[in-house]
Amino acid sequence: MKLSPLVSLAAAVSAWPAAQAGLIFQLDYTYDTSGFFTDSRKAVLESAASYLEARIEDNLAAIPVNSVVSGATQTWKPVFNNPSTGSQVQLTGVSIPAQTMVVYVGARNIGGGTLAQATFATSVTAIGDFRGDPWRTTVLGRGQAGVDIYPTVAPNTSTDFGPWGGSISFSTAFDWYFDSDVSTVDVPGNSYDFFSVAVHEMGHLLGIGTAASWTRQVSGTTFTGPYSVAANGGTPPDLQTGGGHWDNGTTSDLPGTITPQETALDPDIIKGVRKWYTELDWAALQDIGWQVTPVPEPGETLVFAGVGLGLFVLFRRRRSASRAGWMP
Ligand SMILES: [Ca+2]
Ligand SMILES: [Ca+2]
Ligand SMILES: [Zn+2]
Repeated sequence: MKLSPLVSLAAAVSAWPAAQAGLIFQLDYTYDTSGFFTDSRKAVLESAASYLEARIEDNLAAIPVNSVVSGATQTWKPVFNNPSTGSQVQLTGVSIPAQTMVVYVGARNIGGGTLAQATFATSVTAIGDFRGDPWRTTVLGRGQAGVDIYPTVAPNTSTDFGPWGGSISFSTAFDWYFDSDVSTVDVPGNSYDFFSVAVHEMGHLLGIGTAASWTRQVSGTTFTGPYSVAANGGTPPDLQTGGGHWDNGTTSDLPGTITPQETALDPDIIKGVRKWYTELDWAALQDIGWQVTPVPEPGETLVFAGVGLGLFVLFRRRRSASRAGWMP
């Protein structure tokens, strides 16, 4: 029996395996001081995390609380905006488990036309200005060999990305649809699809529009990453001014199909719409340095379904610009 592309996609979606190896998003509600995340809303966010985890195989190294290097204690701090207030937070004494990205989530009225906002940065003590320092490589690159730990010092040679995580703030100013079963698309016409916005913001935490390995491949207003160029039919895809998103309205096929959809990482979304990651969105993650598993061919789908740097402190800050779009 020939399955339509949409049915194939639904089959693949319903068969997301639990993450065994690879990436794990650890969703942290410590800063959800307004209580935005009820259990049912948390479940939708978990679905968004699982959707991305299912195809990302990298094994990120653990980040220890601190280390003694050459007799001196070296520390690092995750830096992010408190998702419930927008104020900057710098944490001390934090360790991150292997495989894991920690994502602090919450909600506030962000204002303007912004649906949600992702922020992350890392502050580390410096122990001399040399590349290849193992401690700094672990903290800033998480064992990903292609991470340039001095990306702001030319040349930026980053071909990979190893973040600790970040924060995502969702705006309380909009009507959200919290889909209790994201394998079926039924977003009401008067609401924004929370799942779609969550996977968009997680894409920024994964480096789309933010990682040094992304910006290395930005040329003017196009993106030259080879996977993305191939997914775009051999032409470098256009970017929104500033380079943080695909150009507004950029489309690409849904994985394993010839069904186009507006990309998940274009700057905006309208009410009543579900946005999955398209081939171009997944390709961007590959160009950043993530190991993305292939989508099963339709025949296989059935089987599948059957079963920053200073003298003492590095401060890298990546923050999506707050433009007129819905999802900075
Ligand atoms: Ca549904
Ligand atoms: Ca990698
Ligand atoms: Zn965005």
